[in-house]
Amino acid sequence: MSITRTQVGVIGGGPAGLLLSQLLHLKGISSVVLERQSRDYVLARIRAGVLEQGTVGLLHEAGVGARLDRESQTHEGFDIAFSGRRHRIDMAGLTGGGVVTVYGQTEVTRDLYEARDAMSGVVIEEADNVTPHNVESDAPYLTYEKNDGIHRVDCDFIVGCDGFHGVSRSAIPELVLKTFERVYPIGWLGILSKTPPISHENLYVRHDRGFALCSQRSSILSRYYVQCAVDEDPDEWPDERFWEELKARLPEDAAASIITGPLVEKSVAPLRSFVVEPMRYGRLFLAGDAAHIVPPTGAKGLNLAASDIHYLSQGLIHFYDRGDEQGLTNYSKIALRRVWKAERFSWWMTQLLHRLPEHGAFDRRIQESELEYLFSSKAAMTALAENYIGLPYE
Ligand code: RFL
Ligand code: PHB
Repeated sequence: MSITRTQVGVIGGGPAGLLLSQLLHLKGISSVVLERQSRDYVLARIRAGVLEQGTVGLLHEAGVGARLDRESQTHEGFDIAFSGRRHRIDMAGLTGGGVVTVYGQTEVTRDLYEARDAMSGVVIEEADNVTPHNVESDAPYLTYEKNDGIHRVDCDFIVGCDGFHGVSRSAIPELVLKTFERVYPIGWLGILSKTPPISHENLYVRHDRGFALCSQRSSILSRYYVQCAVDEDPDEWPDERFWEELKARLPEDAAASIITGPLVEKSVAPLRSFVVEPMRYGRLFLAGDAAHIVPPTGAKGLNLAASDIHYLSQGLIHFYDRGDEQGLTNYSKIALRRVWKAERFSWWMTQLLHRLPEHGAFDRRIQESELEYLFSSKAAMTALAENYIGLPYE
């Protein structure tokens, strides 16, 4: 067995794990990232597209802001359509200049991998059977398998950034870990199309046939979603069926202006709200999707992963800088406060805009009436806008 040593052992080379190792490296703290998949696999995943300004700031701090500045777009608002009409949430106007940045998670991850390479950061791909050990002690370690050998990484701390299906959460005893969950019995069928988006800003649609979302990655790449069954087979959605269903849910002007083309990616994502508490056990910390999941309606998942990494990197930096453990002690409490606010917002947007099986005629009327109220009240629109642009970090 080969044995190496590092200060922080990170499980998972998604955005959370890579961002953490990059921020630590810039402060002279060593880390090893263990990723189960190949880099090509990680970079082929199409996921988030909307970044809060806190996330953008953190990416700059990590030294990966240059391409983002050149290629991203800024959105000052978005539309919600219901009863056949579009209504705008003027985020910038309502919040005194708040905006979001549109730049794909795939690009964020690519930039982080390149930055790690440029600094000779250690990211071990295709690491099998990664297992955290002795997390309750002062000498935790990780083991993994690669190239027919077993390897061991001794460290001061282990950080689980291994997403919802990772292993790190299960290192916390069941008696300690509290789980909070709501599973929505629906999914989102998402596609990419190499065509210009229908408008500069995103459009969320509440329709009797189900929710739809018109989003984008650039001026020539569109991302569209339609609500579907959770066990929907994407192969049963040939291009024409997808475009027809999307158009049927859009207001007439949007449906008329949509530019269709071949679908270049097609997948179904389930909708789930999920939180575990605490996010720390001994010398093991959880961050990002390993600790919490939101339904994608509020565009918060990647942004929450980033805010966890903000708090945790600060805690680790203060610990190594001056032996100050307070940031690490308070990590779980402070991160969870922000997590729960985003959970509430994502749940609220989800139940406002989707057709859920449990909804009867009464619930549909309540939905319509809540939307009518939203667009009649500057206070209600402001509450939506300030959550969408992202609540401030503590
Ligand atoms: P990730 O990205 O899942 O990365 C975890 C990494 O860990 C690896 N891994 C392991 N490695 C070693 N050993 C193991 N046993 C391992 N098990 C897993 C995995 O291979 C992977 O590389 O988690 P992270 O870093 O916490 O990042 C979270 C975000 O990816 C996620 O929250 C967002 O994508 C959610 N999300 C959105 N978030 C936003 O902020 N804005 C959006 O607009 C937005 N849209 C979305 C989304 C997620 C979606 N899907 C598909 C779930 C839209 C969609 C459709
Ligand atoms: C996306 O572009 O993938 C996207 C945008 C907004 C959301 C969710 C996903 O709420």
